[in-house]
Amino acid sequence: MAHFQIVSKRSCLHPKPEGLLLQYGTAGFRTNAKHLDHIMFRMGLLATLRSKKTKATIGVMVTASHNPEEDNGVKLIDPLGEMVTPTWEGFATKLANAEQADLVTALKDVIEKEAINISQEANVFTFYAFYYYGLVTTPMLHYMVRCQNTQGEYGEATVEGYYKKLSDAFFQLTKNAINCTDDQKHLSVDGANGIGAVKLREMEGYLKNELHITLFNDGSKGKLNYQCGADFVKVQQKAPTGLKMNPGERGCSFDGDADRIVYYYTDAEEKFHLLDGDKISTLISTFLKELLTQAGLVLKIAVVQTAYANRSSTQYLEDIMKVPVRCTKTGVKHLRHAAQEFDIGVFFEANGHGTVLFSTAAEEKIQQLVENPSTDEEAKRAAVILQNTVNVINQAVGDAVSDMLLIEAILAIKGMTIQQWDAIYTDLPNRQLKVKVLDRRAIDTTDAERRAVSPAGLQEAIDSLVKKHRRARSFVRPSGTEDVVRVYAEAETQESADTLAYEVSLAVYRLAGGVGDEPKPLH
Ligand code: G16
Repeated sequence: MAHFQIVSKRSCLHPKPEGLLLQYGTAGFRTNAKHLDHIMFRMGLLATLRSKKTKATIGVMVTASHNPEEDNGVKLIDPLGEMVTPTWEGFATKLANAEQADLVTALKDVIEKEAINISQEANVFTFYAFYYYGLVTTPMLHYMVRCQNTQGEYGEATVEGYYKKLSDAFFQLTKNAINCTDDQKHLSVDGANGIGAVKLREMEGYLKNELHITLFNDGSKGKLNYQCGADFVKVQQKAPTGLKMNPGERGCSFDGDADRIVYYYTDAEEKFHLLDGDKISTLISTFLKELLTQAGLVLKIAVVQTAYANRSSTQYLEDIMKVPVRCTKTGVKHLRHAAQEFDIGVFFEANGHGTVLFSTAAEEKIQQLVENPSTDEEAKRAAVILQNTVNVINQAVGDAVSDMLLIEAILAIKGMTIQQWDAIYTDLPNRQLKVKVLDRRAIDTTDAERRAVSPAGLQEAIDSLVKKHRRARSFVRPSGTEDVVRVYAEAETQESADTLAYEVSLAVYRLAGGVGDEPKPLH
């Protein structure tokens, strides 16, 4: 057929380096930008097929997310703004790795397996295609795809529509604030020298007097995600460079494409305090649970975490808040899936990537309560706050801007300082390290990545190392966005967590084919 010939011809302009094998990982393809030309071309083809299959608009996001400047990446966004399904991730990997001569066969294979009507019209939102949105944050594109496919019910599929929907909901929420002084309305934001900084600057005008933002690392100088951004702050457990804050003041960091956020402050003794995704999900779920009680609504609320969640957070949620907690593999697509089983599913990765999902039934019950004239005053107030909370949240995906507005609103409504929020529970000290190995697929895991099944002997080694430390836990997993194995350890003291992380790194290095220098002790 003519169009296959065209595909074949055009693909020669974007040749695949022979032998290069890439995998559609945790969040799409992610590697050094110079290896991605053929991937971008092929993902354009796949997005078109996905659109024909679903008869809906599909998103294509080009981003390196939290990775450094030399990297780039691409991922597909499904009709409701969620990540593409696992079956299509498999198609993406097959298409990416087909040698030039086999590309058309690989395409035909997808068409046949999915029974795609090739003459069906296709619609793709991307950076430089049919609809030109220019530069947007990843969550903004997810949002717009969802708006488009719900015929505007979710909101207006434009940048302005996004700013307006979120800021309007934020204003409605902050009307309930108690004694909010100008100082409390101030927030320092580290934009990671990424797109989030640009968009936040644009949005500032919409936030008027309700939130006073001082923006750092706005991209005017400095490199993307370099010594700044949510990933740097979370992993290094220190403030980003370039940020000036007084003791006790609130600050937050976005990552490069603004789908993650973490908060922090420095105390009077200059000690740095991090409030990560676990602290965020605790704050949000507690807030929602209280509102449900006030509204007299019986809805099933749960929190979804990953193995990286600090054990203190899980214990607090389960034992004190009595909120059910689920654990899934890393990657918001997995958390989202688990969150969908509840009326309200709060899902956050410890790295600050997450959001809240409300079932249609939950949204309807809230709406009915707001509209019912016999609802008493307290219940009505709670229901209206719940409704505005739904509106400020980007349910399509984790969104730093939307999460920030929700957190700011909650703190204002509760009249809570960041120190009070931090004091809800105390994190167990933890450490994350990376180990370079010949082939990270040597590591295979089970039980939501909490146990390693290969290479042989690794889990036994981890188990006996963990036993040497009090209140300790450790796990390893191959990264889905970098060519490394990640190591996580937590224990009663920082020294213990650091030692355990080092010892486990050494076990990985020795048993899973480490390359380069052996890991060294941290102290
Ligand atoms: C992506 C995913 C996140 C996930 C992270 C893990 O983050 O979207 O859900 O936590 O990858 O990365 P790794 O597998 O390397 O540990 P992002 O922000 O880069 O899109």
